[in-house]
Amino acid sequence: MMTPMRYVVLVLAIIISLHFILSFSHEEYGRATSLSHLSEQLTGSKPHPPYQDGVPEEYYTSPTAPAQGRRANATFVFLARNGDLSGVVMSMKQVEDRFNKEFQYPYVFLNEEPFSDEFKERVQTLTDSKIEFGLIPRENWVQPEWIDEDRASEARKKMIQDKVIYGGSVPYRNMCRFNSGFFYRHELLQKYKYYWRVEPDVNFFCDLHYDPLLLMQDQKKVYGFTISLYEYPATIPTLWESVKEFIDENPDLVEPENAMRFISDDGGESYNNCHFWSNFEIGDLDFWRGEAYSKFFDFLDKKGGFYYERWGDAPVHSIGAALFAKKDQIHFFNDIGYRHNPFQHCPQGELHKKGKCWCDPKDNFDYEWYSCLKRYDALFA
Ligand SMILES: Nc1nc2c(ncn2[C@@H]2O[C@H](COP(=O)(O)OP(=O)(O)O)[C@@H](O)[C@H]2O)c(=O)[nH]1
Ligand SMILES: *[C@@H]1O[C@H](CO)[C@@H](O)[C@H](O)[C@H]1NC(C)=O
Ligand SMILES: [Mg+2]
Repeated sequence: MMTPMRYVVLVLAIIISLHFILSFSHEEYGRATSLSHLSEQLTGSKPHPPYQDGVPEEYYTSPTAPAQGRRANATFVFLARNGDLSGVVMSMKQVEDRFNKEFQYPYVFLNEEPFSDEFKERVQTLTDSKIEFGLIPRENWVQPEWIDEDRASEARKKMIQDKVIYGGSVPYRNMCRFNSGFFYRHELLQKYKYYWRVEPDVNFFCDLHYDPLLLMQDQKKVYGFTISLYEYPATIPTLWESVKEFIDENPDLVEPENAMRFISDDGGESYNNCHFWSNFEIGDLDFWRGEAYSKFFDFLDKKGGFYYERWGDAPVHSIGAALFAKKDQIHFFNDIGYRHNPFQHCPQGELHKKGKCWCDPKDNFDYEWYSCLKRYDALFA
C-alpha cells in the first residue's frame, strides 16, 4: 500500500520527468507550460521579482504631460497573407482599442502577393490612420538561385522526419529570411525610424495610456519585447558557429556594453538558445539598416542556413540586438499584456490594475521554466 505522502512524491516525480521529456520534444511547448502550471499548483507559485517598468510618469497621457501631442517617427507593420485576414482584423482591432485610437500611428501591410480589395477594405474600416499596402520584391522573398536545392530539400525531408515545426515548409523559410533581413529595407518603411510588428491572432490585454514608440525614440532604445524563450536547437544547428565566425572577423562591430550574457552562459563559446519572441517587436529600423546588422545578416544569409536549416528571424534578430546594441537599449515592455499562442505575458500587480488588463495574472510566462526573462533580469542585476 502507498502512503499518501509516497503518492504525492510519485506524482511530483512523474511531472518533473515529463518536463524533461517535453523539453526535448518538438512542437510541444504549449502543453509543456500547462504542465508547468500543474506543478506550480502543487509546489506553490514562484515569487515574481518586482519590476521597474522604466516609464517616466510624465509619459502617461494627461493634459499637462510633456509627451502630449508629440509622436514618434513610427509605424505599425504587418506581414500577412490574404488568407490571414480574420486573424489580422482581430489583432488590429485590439491594437486600435488598447492604444492606437488615441495615438493614430499609420500601418504598413506587406505581402509577396497583392492584397485583395476585401482585405484592404476590412482593415481600413478599423482605423482613421493611414494604411499603406506594399508588395514584397520577388528577390527579397523566394529562395535565392545560389541555394543548392538538393541540399535544401534533403534538409526539409530530415526535419519532417524529426517532426520539427514548419520543418518541411519553404514559404515559412522565406518568411523567416524576409523578416530577418528585408522587411526594414522595404520602400514603404524607409521614411520611418521605429516600427511595431504585429501578427495575426494575437491579443493585447491592457490599455496603454502612454506611447511606447515615443519612449523608444526619446530613450534611444533599439529593441523592445514582451516574451523571451528558448529556440528549438534542431532549427539552428550551425547558427552559433556562424555567429562566432562573424564576431572573429568583425570584432569592432560588437558593442562593448552588449547583452551577450542574455544569449550565452559561457562568454560566447556556446548559444543558450535564448531569444526574444519576434511576433511582438517594437524596434529601431535604422539599427537593422545600420552597418553592423547589415553585414551580420549578409554573412548569415551567405551561409544558407535559412534554407539548409530553418533559422528563425527571432534568434537572428535577438543575437543581432544582443551583440550590436547596448544592453540597456533592449527594453522589456512589462506593461504590455500580450498573447501569441501558446504563451502570454500578463502584467502583475499595480501594472495589471493600471492597464485594466483582462488576462488572468496567474497565466503569465515570465518566470515559467521555458522563459528566458531571468537571463534578461540578470543583465541588470
Ligand atoms: N505574406 C506572407 N506572410 C506570411 C507567410 N507565412 C507567414 N506569414 C506571416 O508571417 C508571420 C508569421 O507567420 P505565422 O504563421 O504566424 O508563424 P508562427 O507565429 O511562427 O507560427 C505572420 O504575420 C504571418 O501572417 C507567407 O507565406 N506570406
Ligand atoms: C524618420 O526616420 C527616417 C529614418 O531614419 C528618416 O529618413 C526620416 O527623415 C524621419 N522623418 C522625420 C519626419 O523625422
Ligand atoms: Mg504567428
